[in-house]
Amino acid sequence: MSMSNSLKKLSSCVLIDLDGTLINTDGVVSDILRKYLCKYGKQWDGREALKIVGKTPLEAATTIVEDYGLPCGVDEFNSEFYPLFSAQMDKIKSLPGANRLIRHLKGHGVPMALASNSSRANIESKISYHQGWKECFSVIIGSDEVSKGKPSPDIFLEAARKLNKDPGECLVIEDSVPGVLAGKAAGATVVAVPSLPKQTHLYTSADEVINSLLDIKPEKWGLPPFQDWIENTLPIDPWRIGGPVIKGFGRGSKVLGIPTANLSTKDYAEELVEHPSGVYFGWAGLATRGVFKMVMSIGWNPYFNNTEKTIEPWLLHDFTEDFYGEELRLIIVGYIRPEANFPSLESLVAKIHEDREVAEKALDLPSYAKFKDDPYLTK
Ligand code: ADP
Ligand code: RBF
Ligand code: MG
Repeated sequence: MSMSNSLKKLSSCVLIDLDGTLINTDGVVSDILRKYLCKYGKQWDGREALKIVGKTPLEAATTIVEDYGLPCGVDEFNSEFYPLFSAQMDKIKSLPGANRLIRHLKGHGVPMALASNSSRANIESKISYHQGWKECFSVIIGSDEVSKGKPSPDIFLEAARKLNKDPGECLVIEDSVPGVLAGKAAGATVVAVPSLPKQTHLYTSADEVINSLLDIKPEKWGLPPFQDWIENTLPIDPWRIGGPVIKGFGRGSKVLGIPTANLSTKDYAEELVEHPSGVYFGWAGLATRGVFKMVMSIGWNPYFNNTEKTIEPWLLHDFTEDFYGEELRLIIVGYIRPEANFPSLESLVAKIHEDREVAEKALDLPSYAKFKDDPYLTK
């Protein structure tokens, strides 16, 4: 057994963060701040998202008031912000894989605590919009129930105590740096799921950094494995996007034998934000040509380190000509793996061919094949 393996502690329970880990609070907060700051002639540029992620409500408010030089006190800001936020709470969506994770753990009787820097009352309101969630957690702890919020370990220590567990037996799942620090300070094992892109380097103290909850492997930490993967693919709620094919990065992907038909990112900005980067597959329709199997990446293509998140769909068919300008419709039905970096172009290309084989085979399974006839693809 390797050193790291023999040192790895197995977990018997899970302490999980809420905002940015299970639900996309950030989306709603950004929308509110964008409008709210206009009132003071300021423009929300999203950069503060980095600074407020994982903070207590008071710290986050202080940061915003100071950074934007608002002519109001923190209390006044809060008294204006919270009613706006409460009115939008029902619009906060669960993050991909969140529902699946907590239902899986609950189904296997794994004790779970919700441990958040938010206030207890706010935690309760937020989860009330997600059916069945409250029942999944035997313990809920907010930062107003301990003396110090994260990065202090108090919240996790209190959650472990209430679960009757040693902190060393707990697996903490966290999106923020303060949360990861809190989990480690408590003596727990910590899996980080950064909610903001390209931040992996800040999470060095975590035991593992994953890209999204779709990538969590509970068995790595002594917890029951997921059983929903089929033939190296994970079924997802199908989503649909379409539009005319435009010019992509012009990197000559075709020369590599991997042409990817790009859509204008403006037309599906919301879907791009909602779906974690990674390699997915599904069906592609071109009105005059037919329906084809398709494998694609979503993200920043780490090998090329793009600045824009894009979707790169490769239609698994040999076309005799380009089809720029034609309407392309996609139904994405399953997930394969997170995006990765590679030491060489050859190894990237080899991996993409592996993805193609996985997708081609999986799409013959009835549960994925049935979408081939979806009218969206060709209407
Ligand atoms: P770009 O940078 O413009 O996306 P690519 O080298 O990725 O250029 O080529 C993509 C183009 O190739 C598509 O827009 C489409 O017109 C054409 N094409 C030909 N065969 C395929 C295929 N099997 N899958 C995707 N696009 C294809
Ligand atoms: N780019 C990456 O940097 N990392 C990846 O893991 C990756 N996976 C991909 C998987 C598939 C199925 C496809 C179609 C593309 C992938 N790409 C990835 C994007 C790739 O870099 C881009 O399409 C290039 O232009 C291909 O030559
Ligand atoms: Mg392309």
